[in-house]
Amino acid sequence: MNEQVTKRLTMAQAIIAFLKNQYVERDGKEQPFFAGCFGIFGHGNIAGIGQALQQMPEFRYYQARNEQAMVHSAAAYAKTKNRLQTFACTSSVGPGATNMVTGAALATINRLPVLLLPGDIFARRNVAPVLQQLESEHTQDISVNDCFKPVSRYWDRISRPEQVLTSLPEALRVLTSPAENGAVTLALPEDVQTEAYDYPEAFFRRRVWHIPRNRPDRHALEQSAAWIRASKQPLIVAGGGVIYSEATDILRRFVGQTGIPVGETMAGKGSLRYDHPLNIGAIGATGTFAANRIAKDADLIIGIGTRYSDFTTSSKSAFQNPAARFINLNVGAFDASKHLALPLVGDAQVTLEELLELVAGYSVEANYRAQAERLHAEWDSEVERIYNVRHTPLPSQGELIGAVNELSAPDAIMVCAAGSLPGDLHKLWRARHPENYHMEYGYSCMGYEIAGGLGIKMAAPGRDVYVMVGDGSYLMMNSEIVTSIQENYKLIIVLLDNSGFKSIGALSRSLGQEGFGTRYVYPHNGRWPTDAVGADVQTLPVDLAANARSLGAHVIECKTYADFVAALKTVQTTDRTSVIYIQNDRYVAIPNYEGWWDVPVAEVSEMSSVQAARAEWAAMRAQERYFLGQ
Ligand SMILES: Cc1ncc(C[n+]2csc(CCOP(=O)(O)OP(=O)(O)O)c2C)c(N)n1
Ligand SMILES: [Mg+2]
Repeated sequence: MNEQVTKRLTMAQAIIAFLKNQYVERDGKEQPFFAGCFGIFGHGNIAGIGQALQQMPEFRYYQARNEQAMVHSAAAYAKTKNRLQTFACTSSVGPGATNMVTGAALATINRLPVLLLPGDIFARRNVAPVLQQLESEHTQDISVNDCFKPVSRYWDRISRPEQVLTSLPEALRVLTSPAENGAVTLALPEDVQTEAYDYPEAFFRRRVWHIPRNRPDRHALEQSAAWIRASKQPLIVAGGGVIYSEATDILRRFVGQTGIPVGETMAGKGSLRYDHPLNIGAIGATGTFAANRIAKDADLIIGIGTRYSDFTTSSKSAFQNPAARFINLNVGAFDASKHLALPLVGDAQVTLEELLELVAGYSVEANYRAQAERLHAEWDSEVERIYNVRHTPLPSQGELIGAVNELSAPDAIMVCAAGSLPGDLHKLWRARHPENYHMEYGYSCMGYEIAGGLGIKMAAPGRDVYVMVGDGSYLMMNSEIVTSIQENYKLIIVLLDNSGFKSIGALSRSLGQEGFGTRYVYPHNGRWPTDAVGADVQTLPVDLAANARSLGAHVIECKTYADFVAALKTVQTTDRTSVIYIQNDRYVAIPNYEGWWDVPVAEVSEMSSVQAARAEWAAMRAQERYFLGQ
């Protein structure tokens, strides 16, 4: 195409015309990088991006209900697509824009690509302050969109239309980079969006971004093989990178050949099927006794695609072998270098293939393998036990999780993000395929569940999507039920009502704070009731089932486990987003299986319960380690 031929477009039209021609390719498979654009219009984007989307309907516009939610939908979509496809999100200026900041943080923390296009204040400034503008006495070169800087992997403000010629390629470089992934924000002043420029036509030609599978340094690879051969009790920690890289098959071969057991992080659960004899399940604070016992004595930890969050490492207390050392296989040097590891900076799939050749003939000793397999089997019986608790009068969360797991189709996707569910699901969910367990636990953001569920269903319309959501999260963000009905993407929402925060209630009690501020009840004698008040509280007149019905969902209210099982069967044939509502017990908990999470306790207090909790905490705190390499 002739570089000199130009096309006169507004800046907003140029952005959409560019985005719709961006493709990615990995392993020879090509697909458009953007599935379309979510948006909510206001004066900050209607005449710019709004007009451009109207003019180019082939780049599909999706009307969302809440800007934060639409970024969650985009991130969940990208996660389901293993980061090979995502959405753009357009907002107005001001509150519409800042509503996206939480979504941006979530995407960046989880290393998921989303392109955010918030409207911005006038570049020409003469009419300032425009409605919703934050003014500053010391500069005119600032707006609320500067809040996106720390939560974006790339940030730019487009104050002249031709700037997109250099900005959009940078945006795509970051969004398609396996290592630099996250939110990209292009702040678009509302006047500049509508201004025309003669863009070179070549800018809009079809462009394919190759997603590389980088290989690590050969020396590091050989050293890794030597470390593995020297190890007596190695452990693999499988993180989200295994799944994004589509390295689950090679991981299974690697494990089969070497006999190294696998513990899974929140993002990595599903890396290996739950019933693989060397899958010792969830690791860390919300881990299984199987993974946590193996971790405690491991002399070599091979982290694959993990950030080593505090949940994974039990706040750095999980690995107690004084000789423990780490090999970290990661696309990003940052994560690969954690714990002063031997860094294998590369793609999980190709690196595991090369590593497997280098460790040919190596296998862990038979008794170590047998120990891991025994722990796997013992853990499986524990899950079975919890699935079969039949608690009354209100059912327990564990048995409800079991019912969803057993009654959902083998290829279904379950999504969750915050509350007591993630910890229980991490332990109990039997993951049958790599996308089966979609947990947003980088940001653990209440409100992700339903919005994320929508993004997942859009990415995998042929699969059933089960949204597991607590009453607190549901109250915080249920708006995308409406969008799911508008777009005919059916979600199965399992709404577990325990009158407030079961998770933070339990945390509060563990800190000696008696559940203060964690129940949904009226104040008691003018104060916040603690557990000490017991049943002597007035519950709130909230009807979440009616709320869901009012948004257009098909709602099934359950009282018992039997009702719940029946509802799970019924929702398989409903024609639209369906909500299964059930109250469940607030106090029956899934035990802690030798994991720990460092939440500091008040150092001084007038409450003896807090003093006792502080003493317990101090003993655990002493288990935390620095890993200083070998
Ligand atoms: C946006 C946001 N605000 C606050 C928190 C802290 N937090 C974590 S879990 C939780 C309570 C969740 O309540 P609910 O959804 O009912 O789940 P439950 O704990 O009852 O299982 C809170 C407040 C959070 N994770 N996200
Ligand atoms: Mg709750």
